[in-house]
Amino acid sequence: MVAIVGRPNVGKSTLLNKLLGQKVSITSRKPQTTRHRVMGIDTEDNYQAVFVDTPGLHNEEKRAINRLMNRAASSSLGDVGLVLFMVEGTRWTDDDELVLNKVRQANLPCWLVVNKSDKVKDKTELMTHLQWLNEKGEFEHIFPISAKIGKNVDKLREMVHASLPESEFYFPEEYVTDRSSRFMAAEIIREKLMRYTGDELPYSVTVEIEQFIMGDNGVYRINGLILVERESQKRMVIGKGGQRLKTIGAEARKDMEALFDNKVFLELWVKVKAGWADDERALRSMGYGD
Ligand code: GDP
Ligand code: K
Ligand code: MG
Repeated sequence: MVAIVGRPNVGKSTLLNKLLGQKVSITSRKPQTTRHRVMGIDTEDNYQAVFVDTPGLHNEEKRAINRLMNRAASSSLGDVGLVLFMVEGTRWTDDDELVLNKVRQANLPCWLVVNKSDKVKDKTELMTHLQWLNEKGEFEHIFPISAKIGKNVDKLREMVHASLPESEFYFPEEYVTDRSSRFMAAEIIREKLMRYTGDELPYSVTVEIEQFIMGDNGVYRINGLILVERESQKRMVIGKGGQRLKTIGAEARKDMEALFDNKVFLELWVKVKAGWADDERALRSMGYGD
């Protein structure tokens, strides 16, 4: 397995999706969008690369949800043969240092992936920074890439494939992720919530899929329950005259139909459930921590 690690928001999930040519991991400009470990399975000819996307490691451990996310991020270094350590352009922060230390402890082959190269206008500055990074760790390769526009991503993918032993497959070749359709449906809804609500609704929202069935007409009937912590957040998600929830539902349905290759009928509800992000047991039952 190939682990993609890095601090929040460097573009790990965007890279995973670009490598696979399909959205299996949700992305947004907000840190902590990825809450679970997600595998992306890339099968070609006799090779199967299994990429693991992780929540970004960070220092915030106060709430149960953050503890569980950090655990999922750390434990992903377990059964991994190659680490892609991802950083952003010419930026280096304490959180990058934290992740690099974890990577060093893991003692695995590590390639440095410097993302968002499209944002660095001064290429000389980028080269100088790459040299500085090179001296910081023992990286077998360094790839400046742009996950967003796809620059150098094919090259990275080819190199990963070339480095893999030709071996048995872990997953059937038609799989793109290890996660269930139910899980993916909940994640897609959460992505739209992250994108269509402002910074006022940071991490206080989660989604449960209450029903996921195939109707008589061949349409998937999916019911999603959106949990927030406060009444004001519920109003925010629903929006004026229900407009925001309608947009969220429409956008989520589009992505689901693309991923499942099937027509989808989606219904969404919003409910207040105070304290869910601090309730470790409830979180575990929703799949947090793995
Ligand atoms: P993660 O937290 O590391 O998984 O980061 P995401 O994949 O969710 O991306 C965080 C933000 O960075 C999103 O708004 C992405 O669109 C953006 N992003 C990711 N890759 C690139 C890139 O190569 N260039 C630019 N300009 N933005 C990017
Ligand atoms: K993010
Ligand atoms: Mg992510």
